[in-house]
Amino acid sequence: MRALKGSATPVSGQALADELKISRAALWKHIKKLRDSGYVIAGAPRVGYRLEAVPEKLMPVELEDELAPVFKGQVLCFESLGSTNDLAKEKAARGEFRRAGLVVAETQAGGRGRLGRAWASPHGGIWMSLVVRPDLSISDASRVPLLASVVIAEALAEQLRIKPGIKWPNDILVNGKKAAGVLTELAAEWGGVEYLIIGIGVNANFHARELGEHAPRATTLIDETGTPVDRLRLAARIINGIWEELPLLSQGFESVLSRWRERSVTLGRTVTVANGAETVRGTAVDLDAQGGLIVEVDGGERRVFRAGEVSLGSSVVK
Ligand code: BT5
Repeated sequence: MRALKGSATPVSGQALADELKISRAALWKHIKKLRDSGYVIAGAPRVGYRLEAVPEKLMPVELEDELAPVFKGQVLCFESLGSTNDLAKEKAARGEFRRAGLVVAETQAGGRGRLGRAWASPHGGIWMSLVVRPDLSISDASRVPLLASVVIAEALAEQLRIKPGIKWPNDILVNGKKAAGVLTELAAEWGGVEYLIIGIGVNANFHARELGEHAPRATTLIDETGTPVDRLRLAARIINGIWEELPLLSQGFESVLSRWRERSVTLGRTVTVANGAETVRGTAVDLDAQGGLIVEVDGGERRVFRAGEVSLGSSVVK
């Protein structure tokens, strides 16, 4: 694939077979496989093969070309999966993805949100799970959703010139509606984190009406911008961004917190936080060092939430 990609003119079958150190028959099978998966490869006798179009799908070769070197050979793409987080977890638990890995699906039949909620995952979205094995304490791992949401919001701002907001802890909103979400799961031992699964869902190239009543306050990037987004470029920017910034989870997290605050749509608002059986109303005043939400309740008492669902009320002008 790479040999074809690098050349604007046709490459002879013999040259390709030589480069790949395979027979002409094996090369032909390889080309057929690529064609079956959506690559358009023109082939003429004596002239050779030329790549005319790459599939609209997210493909390992295309992604690996854009991702940090650690992802070479560690990207898996599927037409359809139950949940990318589930497969990523299974593989990580078996010891695969020794440093990092990525699982991508065009659609998910059982996409998951937080707290056992469902995540609708039609064609055209970016549904992917990043596996990393950082040297991290369990307490610092609680910072991951904030880092991921900052990186996603910045990627959208940069590539699409929109102004995403972040609702605590990790909902990415565009014009007040949810365009992306993050589901972080981890396996840990007493010593610290064994691996993290960072599941990312971005509503990219489909219309929000496809989500139906399951996601009444959702939007998609194509609905917001009017043009299809380059899913490959956006996915790569997000994955590379998170990968590069992982060290900030244990050192220098303050800089991530201030980037999060800049894009926050939660701070300074009256909020209702539902956490388990408890529901608390107050003003969201700030984040603590681990990314917990500090809420000032009536009477001035301050509570810190590590988990929970926030509903936004009005802005509080101080
Ligand atoms: C999230 O949950 O926001 C985390 C979403 C993570 C999805 C990714 S996709 C790749 C990876 N594999 C998975 O199986 N999951 C991850 P939460 O904050 O709990 O939001 C869930 C709620 O958002 C649902 O109860 C719906 O109301 C709404 N919702 C469902 N699908 C949506 C969509 N596509 N866009 C916006 N909102 C949606």
